[in-house]
Amino acid sequence: MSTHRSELRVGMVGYAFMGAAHSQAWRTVNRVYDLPARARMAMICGRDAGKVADAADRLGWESSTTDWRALVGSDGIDVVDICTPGDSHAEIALAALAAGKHVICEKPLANTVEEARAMTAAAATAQTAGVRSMCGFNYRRVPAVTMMRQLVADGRLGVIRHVRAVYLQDWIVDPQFPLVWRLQKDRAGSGALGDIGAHIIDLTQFVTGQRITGVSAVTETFVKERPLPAGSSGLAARADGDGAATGPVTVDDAAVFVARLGAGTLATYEATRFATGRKNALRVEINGSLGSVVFDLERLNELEFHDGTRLTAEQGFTRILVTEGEHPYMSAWWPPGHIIGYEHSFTHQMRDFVEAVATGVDPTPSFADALHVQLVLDAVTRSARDGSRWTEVEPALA
Ligand code: SOE
Repeated sequence: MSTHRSELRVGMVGYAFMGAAHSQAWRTVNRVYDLPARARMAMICGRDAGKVADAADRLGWESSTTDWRALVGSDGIDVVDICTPGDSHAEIALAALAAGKHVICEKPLANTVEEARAMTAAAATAQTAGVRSMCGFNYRRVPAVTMMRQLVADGRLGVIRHVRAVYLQDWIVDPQFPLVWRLQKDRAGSGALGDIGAHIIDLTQFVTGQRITGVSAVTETFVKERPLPAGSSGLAARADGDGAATGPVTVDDAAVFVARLGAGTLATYEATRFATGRKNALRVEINGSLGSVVFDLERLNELEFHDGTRLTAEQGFTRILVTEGEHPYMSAWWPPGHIIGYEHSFTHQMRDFVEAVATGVDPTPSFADALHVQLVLDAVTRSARDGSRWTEVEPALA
């Protein structure tokens, strides 16, 4: 067990978009934060030997392998970081936990509730031996989002009545955009729902401290057949041109649902990849009996806050700049007033993970938290299938 080592040797599986984001965070975290253990970028794994060696070089890893089982079983690895598509999360995480490695796994935790349950059970067993696990819902660690949670916890919003959450993208509006892995159910589990809907489910539950109990949903697949990709299967993929072979899109392009949170909060959620002109627009508004707060990822250094206890003549939304040393995570970065961006949320995630592992504490969101998100995704899918029927979220303990 590595808990008392001053070094945590990380092995990461996957090196595409999320792998690059995580690498950047692992590279940066020791330099910015003073932590009880030092993260060391020991090994990276990918399927293609040449490409993974290249990625190791470019992203700053000491060694590379094409065999994730060798990485997971290596005595030189303490932490396994899973940045692969969802269809391999469960297998890698279960093997890593069984080998006594701490695990950080990208969101959504798994492709199915069954897998998420198995991973959560394995994490609970491993936890008794001091092995830690966490799911990578990085937006929790945007300072403005963490501050939003503090405002709610401090009672500044009073009783929460409404949550309004959207996550809007447009990268597959073109029907010629190819059938990448994110559009295949067997690889990704679901579409916009699990990829970006999972973020707003986690974020709103994190901020309010409440859990979604039931949903009524609609989902749609607007473009049902797409050309097969030529080469890269990432967000910047291209098709082979006219006459390329096609295949069926097996996930949702968009999901919209209403939900109940906790005892009495009403919520609406929209996750779509067809919001033309919206590139990566995550926006959450929360209304309480004493005030409201708004977060917009496109302006992530800010929060809009309405304090309903102020004099009537002075009411309205105030823009708070979340750039000061007093704000969560910020004092380690730049002098006051200097803004940060998307990638910092991953550095904050690694900061919290390393600190938790090194001090023997369970990091959050835990696999159990991520299982709950998976259960919400499942309830949304079932509700949409059954003509938007009101569907309770299953309890985590089945
Ligand atoms: C693609 O929709 C994607 O990269 C998601 O997979 C990420 O989780 C999100 O942060 C940005 O968009």
